[in-house]
Amino acid sequence: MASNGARWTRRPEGSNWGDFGPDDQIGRMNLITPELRRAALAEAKEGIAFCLSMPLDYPGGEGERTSRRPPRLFSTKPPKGEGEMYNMPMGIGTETPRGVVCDDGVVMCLQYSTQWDSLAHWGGRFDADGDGVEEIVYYNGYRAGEDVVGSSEGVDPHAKALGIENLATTCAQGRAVVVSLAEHFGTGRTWVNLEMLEQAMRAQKAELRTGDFLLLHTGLDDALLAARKQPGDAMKTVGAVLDGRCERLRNWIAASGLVAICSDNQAVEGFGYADCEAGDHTMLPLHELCLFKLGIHLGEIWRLGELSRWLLKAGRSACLLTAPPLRLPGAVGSPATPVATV
Ligand code: UVW
Repeated sequence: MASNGARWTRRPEGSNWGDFGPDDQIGRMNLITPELRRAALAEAKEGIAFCLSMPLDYPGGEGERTSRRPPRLFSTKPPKGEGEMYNMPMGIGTETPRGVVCDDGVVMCLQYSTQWDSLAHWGGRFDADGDGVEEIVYYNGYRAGEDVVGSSEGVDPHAKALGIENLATTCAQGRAVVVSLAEHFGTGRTWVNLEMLEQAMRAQKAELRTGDFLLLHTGLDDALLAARKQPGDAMKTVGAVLDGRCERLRNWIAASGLVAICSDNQAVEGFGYADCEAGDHTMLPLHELCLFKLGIHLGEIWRLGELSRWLLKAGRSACLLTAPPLRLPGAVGSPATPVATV
């Protein structure tokens, strides 16, 4: 622990570690003040609400790139006795009670479908204590093995710090700006650099302010819904992705006051660069910039099509967003059921 109370003596170049306090675990969400939230409420002009979650059993399949599995429901067992708590008569003092109960649980990967990435989802190797040896650290200098622990520490893997419950306690509510990359670039796989993003934003008069969530619609959500849980290679071929290799884009994100970037695509940014040489580079530059350096949350596989089309038709780009994740202590990601109100 450094003399200023921080858990690091060196912070990564371009990071904001410590700016929100030595123990901060919510990053840029700190920027959302009551005043900004009131301004966000003013974007709810018509009272029309949109559900921004995919059905959580989408995209469907188990995917080539990922070991994430779709949800599987099961019924709980009665406290005493046999059978399952499903269509199960329940009552007191009679053999044939009037009441019938169903009760269930779920096994699912938290990042299978519409999701938030917590700040513990992506870290980096960095010499944060200046001893000349790199260690694995996360946003604000939280450490692997101490704050983000796994089976090598003899426990079930969990984030003691930076877990998704921290985002839940902020309520994840504010003004959101929606940019339709699908409208501007079509729904093929397009790598979007800063100039292209700004072009689309100008065309749609999207004005991003400090404290805003940025929502990018690419059309992958519509394709996945149409594919009815047989996504094929849609995750790799459909919809625009931000190009994290664009330094100007990274600088723009850092300088903007945005608090989160969310998209209907798989990772907000593209991955699997064909032109990348082997060596010491990060596979996901925007994950590194946003989650690791700046405490900007990422939302993925959101359902943005209906909202985006409504806003385009109305000549608007902003809405009120309320998007808390599960308040599930220690999880590094979470399903979400975000609601946009226009
Ligand atoms: C990875 O797959 C590493 O991340 P994400 O789910 O954020 O795309």
